[in-house]
Amino acid sequence: MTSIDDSRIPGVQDPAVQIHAEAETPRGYGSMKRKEDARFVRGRGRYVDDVVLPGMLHGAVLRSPLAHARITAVDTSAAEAHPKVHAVITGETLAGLGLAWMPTLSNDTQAVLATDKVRFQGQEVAFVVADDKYAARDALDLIDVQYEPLDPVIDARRALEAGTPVVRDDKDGQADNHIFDWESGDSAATDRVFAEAEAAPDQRVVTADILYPRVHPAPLETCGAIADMDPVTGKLTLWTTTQAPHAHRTLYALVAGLPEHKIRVVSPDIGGGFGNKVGIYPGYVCAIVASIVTGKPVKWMEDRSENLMSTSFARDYHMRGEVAVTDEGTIRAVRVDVLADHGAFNATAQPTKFPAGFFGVFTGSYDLEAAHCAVTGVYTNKASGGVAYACSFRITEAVYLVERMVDVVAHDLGMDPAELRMRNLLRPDQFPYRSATGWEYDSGDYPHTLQVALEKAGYEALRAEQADRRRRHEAGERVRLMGIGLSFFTEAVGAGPRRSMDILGLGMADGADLRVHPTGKAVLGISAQSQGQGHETTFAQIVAQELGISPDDVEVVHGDTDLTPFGLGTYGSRSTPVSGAATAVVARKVRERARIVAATMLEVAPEDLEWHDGRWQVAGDPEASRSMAEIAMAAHSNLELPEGVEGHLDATCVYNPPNLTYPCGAYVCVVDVDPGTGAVDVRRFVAVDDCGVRINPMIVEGQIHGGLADGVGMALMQGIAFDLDGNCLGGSMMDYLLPTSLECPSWELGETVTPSPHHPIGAKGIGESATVGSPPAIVNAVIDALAPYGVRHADMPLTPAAVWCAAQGRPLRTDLAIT
Ligand code: MCN
Ligand code: CUN
Repeated sequence: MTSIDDSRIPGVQDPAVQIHAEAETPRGYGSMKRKEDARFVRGRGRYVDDVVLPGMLHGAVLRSPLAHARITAVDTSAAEAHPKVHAVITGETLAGLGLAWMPTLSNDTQAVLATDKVRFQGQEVAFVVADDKYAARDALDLIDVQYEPLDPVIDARRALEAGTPVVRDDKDGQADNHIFDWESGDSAATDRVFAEAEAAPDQRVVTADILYPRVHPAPLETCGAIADMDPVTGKLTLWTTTQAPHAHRTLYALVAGLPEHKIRVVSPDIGGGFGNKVGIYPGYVCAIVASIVTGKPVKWMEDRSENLMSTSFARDYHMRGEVAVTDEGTIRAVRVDVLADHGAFNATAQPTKFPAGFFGVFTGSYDLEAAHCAVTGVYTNKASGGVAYACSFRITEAVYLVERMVDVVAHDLGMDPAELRMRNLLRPDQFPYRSATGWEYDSGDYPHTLQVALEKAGYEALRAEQADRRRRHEAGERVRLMGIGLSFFTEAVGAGPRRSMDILGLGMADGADLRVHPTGKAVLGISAQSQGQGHETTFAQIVAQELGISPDDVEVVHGDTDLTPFGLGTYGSRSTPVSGAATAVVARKVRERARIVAATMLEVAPEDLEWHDGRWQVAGDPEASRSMAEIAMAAHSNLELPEGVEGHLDATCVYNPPNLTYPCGAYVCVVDVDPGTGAVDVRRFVAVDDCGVRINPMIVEGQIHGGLADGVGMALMQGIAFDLDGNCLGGSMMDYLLPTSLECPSWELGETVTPSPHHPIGAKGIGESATVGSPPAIVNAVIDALAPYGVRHADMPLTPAAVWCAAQGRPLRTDLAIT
């Protein structure tokens, strides 16, 4: 039997942390403080790296220094002779177990430990297990790997050229670096509109090449796992940083052949996820194998550089956008061609469905006659991508593309970008709206949302101030240039409807189970996995709202597959749209059961009761009512219930969403750019989001703050470039810069509320909206500032060097470091 270090569990030794410090206990929705912060602000959270098991060993991964090389020999004898080393696992060891390769979310294969070749810098080559992590790291140096260097494929734009080395020569029939071709929309209809626009004297086609650079979500806690295979019971307990505990359990069962009921995946507090913790990494598999081999628990935690260099990156999309537009500014059609750099293993979810399929929302928030998009995926000698950083390979790039294109169109037409957007936005009477690529947007009032943002920003006055600055600049005064950038985005979140997507054959429905104890306190089990989003609070609020009890009386259990119902986890802002819906539905089931119990207590028919102010009340007689606590006690008593009605107040449900939810937002960014140094200052940022009904407005605003900071990072600072040898130039936080409060303005938030018509409480997801919507607003602002220099487009990250070069008419290529 193993046990965890009890003193680290919040509440065990410090009952105070369980007490919620609100003067007045709220009921239901509202900005109550986060329950989980009682432990987080005291430094009492329990992260994966905090888990300590008796007799635990430590693993470390040997990584490839080269981007592309054949492995000719691996000698582990010196490492094995190290007095503190228990085992050294290589690709050959795993091959013997049939585990050298594992499937990815796209049904591609990925090496767990390299056998034939290494395919990116930082790839996993061997795994050492030792008494402590220092000995494990020391022993890595004792492993002798012989490499025969090969030419690496680094420039995605050349990956398909004849004569380019083949990255995936391990795959049968793979003679080049092509992975997939995916398309969406009606190509013939789109070409027709473009041909018309080209021929008509009062129409035109606007084109731009736009890169969304490779970025990394860089969560606070890196990825890791503690595998504990109990040799007596044969049960594997895996403590791990996962956003999707149930999905991981099923995948371990399917891939490693372990019986699923003998696997328990526990994901305690994980220090952020941002999609980085959706995939299964080689280190997890190695820890499991190591625990089986040594018969002891084995912990593996990667360090910061390992996380940045080898785990799911996001983006790396080379996009060509074309817009057919009238000279008056009516956008008729959009055509997009994308080259997607997926690295050495295609690890995004299935490109045909989810999420590359989500690039299909590239039509944005506009009413188009036609649209078509083609995406080609290629292999390169870089780390593989994933479902990361506000979902790469889907909406984030699509929104950036269309919102950048709209500004390019405005530039070419000499039109105000706000006016151009207003002219083309979907009208409220068009909802539910079927887009040119077949997506059904559920609800929204886009012109209103944009109007609210423009008013909040004081758009007219800003333009007047800008004109004044430009005059002074032209008169030779040394002033910073002012830029105003807009974006209007439509998100598509809440994966998702069973017909449209699945991952490795699993549907996308989420379960919820709710137990109300005799005293009226409740425990909710969900499959969503909080990484910092405040689920313990908001999900308790949903139950509280439905049952008329306090959120403090609802305990939310997640992150343990032995204790919670099956579901696909948290990513793609799906927790509120799917698990949140399941929670509302299961609570309503309990409420209906409570109605029968209350009717029996009050000796009336259930139809005579009304749900009023959190109580079941006899219609027209406010004196005759029962609270959930009274009903719960009765439900567990000897009260004689009608024939066929079960006692107690427990229920389960599985929610299979009928559609995604489509939040939207209008953002306005104001920047000051120093044309002499290229330095950009984000002066103001106005964000008006519509995520339907807000359960906890404070948490929603926190989510938006985080996403806006992400946007500042991506637009101005981040971006992982490679040199032509394949050296990753973003492998530490000295090179890969995260935004701090110094780079961020004081955010100015606003809201509009258009409930989702198909969601039980009208809520839409919000977790990624700002990450998706802010980069185009910031880039549009910087490019707008550079208008006096004739700049039409420049790629992120808009570092001082990139801005300065753009102003000189020599835009930088930001994905490659060419020396
Ligand atoms: N919420 C609400 N009312 C709404 C919508 C949401 O009160 N109308 C609340 C929710 O109940 C939840 C939070 O806001 O507490 C976020 O909800 P939701 O939009 O459903 O998103 P998820 O919970 O599914 O979170 C996933 C999303 C993703 S995909 C990434 S990436 C990201 C993000 O959340 N990663 C994060 N925000 C993050 N925030 C933190 N702190 N850490 C991460 O790793
Ligand atoms: Cu896609 S990043 Mo979030 O979905 O976990």
